[in-house]
Amino acid sequence: MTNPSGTVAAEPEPITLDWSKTALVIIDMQRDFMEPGGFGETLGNDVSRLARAVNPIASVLSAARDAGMLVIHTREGHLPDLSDAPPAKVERGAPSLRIGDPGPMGRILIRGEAGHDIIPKLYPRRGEIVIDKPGKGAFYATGFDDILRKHGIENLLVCGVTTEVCVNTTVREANDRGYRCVVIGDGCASYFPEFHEMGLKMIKAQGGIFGWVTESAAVLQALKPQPNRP
Ligand code: TIU
Repeated sequence: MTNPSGTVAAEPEPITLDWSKTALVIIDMQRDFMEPGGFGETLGNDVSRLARAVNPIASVLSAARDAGMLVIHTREGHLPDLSDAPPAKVERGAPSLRIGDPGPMGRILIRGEAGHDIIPKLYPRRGEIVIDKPGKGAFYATGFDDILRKHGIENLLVCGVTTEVCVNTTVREANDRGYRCVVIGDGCASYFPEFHEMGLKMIKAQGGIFGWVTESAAVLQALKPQPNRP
């Protein structure tokens, strides 16, 4: 049996988590960010840089499911009429396709389109919570905080893409709301390797100003079923 709690090796220091008060939060592992022809590529990015996060997330997801941990997936995207997409977001930059334009995986970053969906390897199971968010952070204009409080969650194990954008924004929002955030470094990725590195450093600096940073192997070790002691 999995222990009710486990100590995760992390920086700036190890942290002991009560699994019943911990949720695994997987940020925006959507085709729009991960695959050619989606939002990430229209912004001018090399989407192959994000693939490294998939297997570490898959291993933690499998262990979290086996342990009965609350699993929450998020998706960034907008309503088909773009009523939740501020012009300041849609107009920004010079993408090859803007939010709402038709692309090879359907309309860019629009709910219900193929590109908006989560990649098959990490697809939510029936019963797992999926938060649809219009912003970078998972708390803005969503029911995320209410859901976490309803489930008695105090700690978040956070992974997904991209490290410095939606992962960092969500961790900062969560930190201000009193959640302990433990970010799985190899379960995050960025189009910019230097932003990935600094994005993680910013979280754990100053004694863990926003949270902790760990690795998938350390989470798996902490979740490992413990032999019953006499
Ligand atoms: N562009 C970029 O790095 N990220 C996003 O637009 N959204 C997320 O991080 N999910």
